[in-house]
Amino acid sequence: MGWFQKLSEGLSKTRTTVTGQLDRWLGRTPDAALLEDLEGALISSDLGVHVVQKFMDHIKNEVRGAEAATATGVRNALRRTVLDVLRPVQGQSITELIEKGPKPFVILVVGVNGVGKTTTVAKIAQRLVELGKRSLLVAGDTFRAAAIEQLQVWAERIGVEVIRHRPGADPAAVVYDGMTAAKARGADVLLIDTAGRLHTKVNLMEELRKVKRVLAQDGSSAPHEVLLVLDATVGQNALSQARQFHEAVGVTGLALTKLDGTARGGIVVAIADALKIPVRLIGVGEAVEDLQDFNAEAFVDALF
Ligand SMILES: Nc1nc2c(ncn2[C@@H]2O[C@H](COP(=O)(O)OP(=O)(O)OP(=O)(O)O)[C@@H](O)[C@H]2O)c(=O)[nH]1
Ligand SMILES: [Mg+2]
Repeated sequence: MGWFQKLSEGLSKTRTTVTGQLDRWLGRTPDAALLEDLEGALISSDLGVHVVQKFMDHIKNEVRGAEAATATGVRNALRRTVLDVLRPVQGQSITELIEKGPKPFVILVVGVNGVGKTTTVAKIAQRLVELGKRSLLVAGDTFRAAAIEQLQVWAERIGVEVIRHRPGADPAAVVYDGMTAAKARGADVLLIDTAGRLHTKVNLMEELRKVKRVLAQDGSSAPHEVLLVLDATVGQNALSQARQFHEAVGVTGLALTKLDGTARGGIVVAIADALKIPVRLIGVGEAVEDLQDFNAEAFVDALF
């Protein structure tokens, strides 16, 4: 199955909910009940109250002119509203950033447990190999022994090196060694995996801040990207994760994973609207080619 097809299938629940409402508009004069049902469907799709409200206000004005009240007219208006929110967060791709950025380009990958941080690190590294870039991985998740092994297995498969310490070591220390090694070996990119942490745990967020400080030592501009990985199946909770990670460590890019399966793709729109952080990557599966650059038009096409 192609990448777009996987995305499209992942978003099918959202799409069906919304288009199901729009189909009821066919051949009918829109009344308050139809408008209310559409609003409910949009809210349940996690687009965010603000975006939905903006759209509903717009539609209520247009509905007075009969033409806009067709299902097609309403769908097009919805596409335009969502595209207006998503276009500004389609920033530079991760590879563009690396091309233009300093060397080594340092990417710190963060997020809560199980969202796909380690596989995202591996998938980016694989891409860099294909582009002829030298990357070095850092096993910054020293919390779980299995996490270091997991990264090592990926690295061997891809053919890149991992800087690792023993389980239980200070993540800031392994990150420091990673930075030193990247400079010494002339690596193009340093990719740092970190332990999953609850955004609500103050001490764990402080640990991340320490990692950031270590990277910035000696006047270095690193990290050049703080990539927050979010699992798109969790809905609104992804927005509060984004807010708190952003507050703690200053997120510069997002990767949204698991947009296959039972994704709640509307959350991408809500996060874009609330935080305006560039969406770099979206993932629709476990394979390397399942992680692709975010494209606002393609996303809206899949969503509606
Ligand atoms: N379906 C699907 N699965 C994914 C995607 N991205 C990652 N996964 C899977 O999600 C699971 C967790 O991925 P990891 O990369 O280990 O997640 P993590 O954030 O490093 O997890 P912790 O280190 O435990 O915090 C793995 O089974 C991945 O294969 C995706 O886009 N779609
Ligand atoms: Mg991991």
